[in-house]
Amino acid sequence: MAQLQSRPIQVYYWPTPNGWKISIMLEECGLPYEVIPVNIGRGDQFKPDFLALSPNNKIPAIVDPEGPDGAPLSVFESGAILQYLGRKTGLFYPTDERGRVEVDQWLFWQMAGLGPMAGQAHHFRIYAPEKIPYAIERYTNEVRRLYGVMNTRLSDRPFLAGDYSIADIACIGWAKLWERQGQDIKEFPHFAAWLERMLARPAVKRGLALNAEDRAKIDFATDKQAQSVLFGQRPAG
Ligand SMILES: N[C@@H](CCC(=O)N[C@@H](CS)C(=O)NCC(=O)O)C(=O)O
Repeated sequence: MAQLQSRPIQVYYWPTPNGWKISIMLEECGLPYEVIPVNIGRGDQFKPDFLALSPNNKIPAIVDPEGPDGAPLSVFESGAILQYLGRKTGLFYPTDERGRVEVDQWLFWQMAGLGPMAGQAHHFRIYAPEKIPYAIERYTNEVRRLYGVMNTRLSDRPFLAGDYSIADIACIGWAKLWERQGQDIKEFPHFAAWLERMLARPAVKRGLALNAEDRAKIDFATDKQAQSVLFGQRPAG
């Protein structure tokens, strides 16, 4: 990949399931990159320089100094970043239309389904100051349904869509947190086998380990400032 990219891709990152999608993809592709930590528990996501790249005040975002025609390009939204890196490298994203549509379906399934539902399950099960049984049940059940869909899909194939792809990469970081989502992995044997295979990949290990010490620094379940920033959606004050 060195000849494809000489200057590092800048990754605006915090070690979370959406951030891991990009660290895993960059590691899998062997692309050079440099990390710009965006501490979402301390309000870095509301700083004007970051908002100029990521107007939705969320990580991840990237700046590729060697974008199309050699000019810099910035991208926000993890799914769009995965597709961009897949197109740029020709890796983990098929070039034929049928293969690409197959991957896109499962990528969008993750982006619009598994990610948001698992995120709400984390929120209401772990972070919400008030335990609301209806919300806990609603999102726990929805994640259970989604892992059921994934389990069925993986019952007769090793990956979600054709070969190992950005669709699998998008799901790994969320799937590995199944316990926090109130799930029993024994209910989903094909999903469990897939997860084990994914977590055994050296690039996945490296991607998940990127800046892991930052994750340990802030516990969103107990850190009042982080809760005010993240759940109040306001800069640190
Ligand atoms: N749809 C977005 C979601 C990104 C997202 O939710 N990022 C979280 C961390 S996992 C974040 O930056 N939160 C900061 C905030 O909400 O202020 C994507 O996939 O890129």
